[in-house]
Amino acid sequence: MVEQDFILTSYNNAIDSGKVKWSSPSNIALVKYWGKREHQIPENPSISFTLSNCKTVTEVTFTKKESDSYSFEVYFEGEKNEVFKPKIQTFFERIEVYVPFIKDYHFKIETSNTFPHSSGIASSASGMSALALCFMSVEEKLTEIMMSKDYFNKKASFLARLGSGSACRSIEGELVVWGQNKSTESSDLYGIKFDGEVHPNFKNYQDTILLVDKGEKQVSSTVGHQLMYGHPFATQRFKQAHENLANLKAILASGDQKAFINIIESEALTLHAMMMTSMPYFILMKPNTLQIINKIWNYRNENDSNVCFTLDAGANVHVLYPEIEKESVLEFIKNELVAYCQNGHFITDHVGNGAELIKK
Ligand code: 2P0
Repeated sequence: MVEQDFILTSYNNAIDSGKVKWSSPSNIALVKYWGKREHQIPENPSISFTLSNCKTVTEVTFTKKESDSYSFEVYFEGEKNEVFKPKIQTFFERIEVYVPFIKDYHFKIETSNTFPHSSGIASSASGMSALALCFMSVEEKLTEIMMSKDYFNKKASFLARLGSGSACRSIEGELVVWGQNKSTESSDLYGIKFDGEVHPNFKNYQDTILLVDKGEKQVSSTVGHQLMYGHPFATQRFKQAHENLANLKAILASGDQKAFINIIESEALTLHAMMMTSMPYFILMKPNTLQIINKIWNYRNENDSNVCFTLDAGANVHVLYPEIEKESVLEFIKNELVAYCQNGHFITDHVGNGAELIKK
């Protein structure tokens, strides 16, 4: 599908008001998106596990108004919120051409997260995807033609991408690919459910998120992606992401867990290496991030385990492990890793199936 396919040309705005509600999960990238072009087009393909427990629940109430400008209010966890408004304003500006009805209505956006506020967990993926899905449900109400589920999901992902790149990977599960590449069915415009075979070893994969640093992110994602412009290693990095995705596709089919670990951990460290070798440069890991990584490596060697780690653009550690090791790894986390978490906080999660409609 091309961009023009997502432009809504006719709709019935005779409807005065309505309410829609979605929950949408966060996701954790295995091959990382880091670097983008104009209009939220990624410089390289990425693939992620969709999560299950870490999600945003968003209700949108829309009421007819004069069609002149945008009008919306935001409530976060029950309280009026001004902090999110500029990002949502930008989102409205980017999506207006595809959902022109956003000028015809006032929107009351009520949103909350299932994970703790200020946990340092990326909430833009779950937040922007939940909002995009709500707008798709509004579009569905205002159009008389039945929309296919495929079109609904693709356009929701397309809109979510315009809010935040990684958000386009949160609509479906269990694995989603975003960004054109030769090894999988894919698009730069939206995320697509991974079309390859997935060995039982990688089913219901577990992700325990260790909250090492719950503070504000030192580098916003916007600044982070910009660091890849003119980065001395950018070309090689983008090429590597294509290779890692192709190799990961084969590994997901074969069930080779050691090969999986090598790619996942290398991707996490490469992401951080990009930030350490950019100008300006940043170290986003904290001493406890490294302590945890070393503990994971020791535990893996001593117990012939398949536990591994990945990182987002911050200090928190995602501990990834197969379902079969759930009890033993959780025991290890509680005994040896919790000490490195801020206030002992961590979140247990696992791979999920994507967003859920709560109210149509
Ligand atoms: C990812 N991250 O693939 C990478 C890896 C963080 C580390 O995408 O500017 O919030 O909104 O498109 O999606 C975080 O950046 O950036 C991110 P924008 P986004 O998940």
